[in-house]
Amino acid sequence: RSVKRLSDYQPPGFTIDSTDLTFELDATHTVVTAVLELRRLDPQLTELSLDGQQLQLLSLHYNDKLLAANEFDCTSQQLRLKVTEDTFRLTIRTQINPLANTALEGLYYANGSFCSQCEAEGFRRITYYLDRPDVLSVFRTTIIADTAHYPYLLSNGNKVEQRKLDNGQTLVCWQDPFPKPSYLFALVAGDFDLLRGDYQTRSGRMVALDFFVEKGQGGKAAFALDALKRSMRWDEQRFGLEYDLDTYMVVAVDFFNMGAMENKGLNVFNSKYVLVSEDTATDTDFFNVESIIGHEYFHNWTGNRVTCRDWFQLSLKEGLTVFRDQEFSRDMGSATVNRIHAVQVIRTAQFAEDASPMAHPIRPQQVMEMNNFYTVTVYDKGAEVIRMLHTLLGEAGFQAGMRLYFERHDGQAVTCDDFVQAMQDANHYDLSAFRLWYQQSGTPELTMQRHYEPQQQRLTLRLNQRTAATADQPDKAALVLPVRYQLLDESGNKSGLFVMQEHNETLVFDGVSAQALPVMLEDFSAPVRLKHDYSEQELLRIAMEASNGFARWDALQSCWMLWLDQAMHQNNDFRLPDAFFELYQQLLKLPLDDKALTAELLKVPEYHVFAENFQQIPVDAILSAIHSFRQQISQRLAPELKACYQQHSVVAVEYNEMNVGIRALKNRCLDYLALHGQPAETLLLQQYNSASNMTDKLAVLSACLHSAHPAFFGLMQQFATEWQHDVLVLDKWFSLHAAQPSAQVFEQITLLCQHPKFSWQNPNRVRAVFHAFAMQNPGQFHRMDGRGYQLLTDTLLKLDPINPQVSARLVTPLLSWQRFDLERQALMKAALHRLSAQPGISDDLYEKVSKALA
Ligand code: HT7
Ligand code: ZN
Repeated sequence: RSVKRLSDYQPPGFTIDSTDLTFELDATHTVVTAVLELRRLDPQLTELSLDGQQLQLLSLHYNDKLLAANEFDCTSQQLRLKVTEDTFRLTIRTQINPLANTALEGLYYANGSFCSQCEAEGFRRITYYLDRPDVLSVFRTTIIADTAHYPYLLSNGNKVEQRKLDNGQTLVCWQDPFPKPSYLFALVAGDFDLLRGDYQTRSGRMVALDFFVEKGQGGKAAFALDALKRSMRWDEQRFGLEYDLDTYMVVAVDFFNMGAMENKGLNVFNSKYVLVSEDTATDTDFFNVESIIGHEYFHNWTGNRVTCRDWFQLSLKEGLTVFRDQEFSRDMGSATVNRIHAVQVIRTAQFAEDASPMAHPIRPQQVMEMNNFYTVTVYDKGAEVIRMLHTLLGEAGFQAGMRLYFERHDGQAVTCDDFVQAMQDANHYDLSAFRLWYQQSGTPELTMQRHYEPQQQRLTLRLNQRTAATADQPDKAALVLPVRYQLLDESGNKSGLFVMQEHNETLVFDGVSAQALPVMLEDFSAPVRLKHDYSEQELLRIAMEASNGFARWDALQSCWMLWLDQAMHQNNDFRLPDAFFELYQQLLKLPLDDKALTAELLKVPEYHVFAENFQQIPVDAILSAIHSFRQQISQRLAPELKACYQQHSVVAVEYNEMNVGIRALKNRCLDYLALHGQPAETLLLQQYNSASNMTDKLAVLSACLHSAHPAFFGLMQQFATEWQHDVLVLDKWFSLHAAQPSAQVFEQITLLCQHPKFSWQNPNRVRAVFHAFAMQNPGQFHRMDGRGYQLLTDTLLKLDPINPQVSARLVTPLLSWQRFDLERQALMKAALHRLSAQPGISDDLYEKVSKALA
């Protein structure tokens, strides 16, 4: 199995100036004719090698000459031939089987439609090609297919021809004027509902917006269409960027490996991130739709107009585009809660990845299977790195950098260094030390120690940074850390930015009182673990007094860690302090204006949040402490919880910032009230039966699940009857079952897999069951008898031959076996050995399993 290294990068020896593709579509025998105009870039080269995968070559022409089999070399991975001219044409006819393509990479056939997914290296499953992002070509695509079955034949760019053929087929031709790499190619053919809209750009051009969704679902795309218009407007206003084609198409499909794909002019989306209505989708679903619609739209400039030179530079487009979508979401809803959620992703999933055998920098240095590097590190830590640049340069400086980046690189395939250089040059700001963020993996630990001198009224903060070795890199250097701070002081709050560059630095405040309290790393201004010396009392003071909502929430997070530690040492005799209950009482009686933030403050952290603070994760202790914390809150604050619930129980159904916040607060109260057992039943049933929206219905089910309330099973049955026709809603039901914290979950999962709507070929269904089981059911997944690990392993062995991308994502929780007690370690390791012993295991799964066992 081969490993590719960034250090081995070579510019392409040939390029493809134009790509003319003809698809004669058939579910099992699609014929693809590719006419490629090639140009030699390196005059020394005498051999051309094109990438291919699972292709059947039908014929090959060099200019007009049909080549005989002995005139080229065709293996399963490559097509090689001797080349004598500087420019020449190749005509390659290949045959593929989209129906057999269950990996959902390349061109596949599912649910009666053809759909493509080419990023990262899927195009080579369509035809032989220079399937690398630094080969940019102008594409013309002709699609021929049966008219009755596939009335819509779509590809990138503008439609330039459409005609009926006399054999019941239609021919459509598309031309994309923007040169693009093969990963941005797309083709979709099928019968859909079409929702149309339009948008006038700030320069006055009209753009047609077309949403293609499953028949009968057109009405559920209206929110996504509006979200697209909001994204287009926002990108013009904030970044000065305008859309460049006359049409923007979005197709929603149920069979899809990830969230969505930004193909030029023709985005393909997982239907889950397009189709929403208040009765079928939760507020979180609405949020995700808006943010992913934004993300894919923003890629048109950060990804498509300027793309990556090679896949090691993936964060160039993904980190930057996540930063842009986070900023967009922030402007659309609660800024503080958005930041809290983004930070939680880093502190749980990303820190966990850093501590795992898959640790890598945001620009990885070596890769076996590229699909394995679409990670929280590349995406979310990548976005934090962009955010730090923004913090260092300020909004105006950052935008000046963006403008220079586009001025220099529009239409090019570039590197992360090119991006940083543009930021540096536009601001005359030396970013050479900052660049280390791109090559160093791991989570820096920032330690703060305070020292107060009463005579001088001087507060000194001693800061130390240290990054522990990771699986991929033993030695670490000091990073540039922008540390935002605020000093809580009777004389008013002082805030500022301290840019730390060395391992040890000090920050001195003069003229401050002994009570002055520094709140460090405000808004999580650098992706580090902060170790501080605050007492419980000081943390509660920040939680009560800080003007910054994020700082309040963050201080409470630290309190929870202190209390977990105390609970673990006191065998759960531990009682939460009175001051904490006073704070909660106050929040329940007088919630903040930002209700969504209030709901966040009122939340006991989840298992993964606690777990990430341990090198050796004490699964059972964490779960029992969470249980005890929740019980204590529900008992001590019962009247306040009830009153707050009642006060916020009537909310208009519409998705907007205010309603979302009120629902979040009300349902947080319900989650605690459900712990009251039988007396809570009326409340739960009442909300379930009167709910006019999915957020409130699902909140009842999850409250029952968290409190092991006996009403759970009856309501789940009712829910299944109501929603059996809607697979996206049914996925929620699958996940709730799989998260059930009792041994019954195993029989339940067997039944779920036999459900008529379950399919091993459909990633959404598989994830609904097994991702929920492995990630939201820690008690059963980590059972001491190993049954949880065994279930996941059996699943991966079955899934890997069907869809390696999905199996490789699902294996993640097994990789961190070293972070558990010895008994669990042995069981998890045995599971990994079982996987690695399986003949024919995919590269995707092999790369991760072998690293975990190394
Ligand atoms: N750029 C895309 C990443 C991607 C992908 C999407 C769908 C299916 C398979 C995929 N492989 C890679 C999505 C994005 O970040 O916008
Ligand atoms: Zn993206």
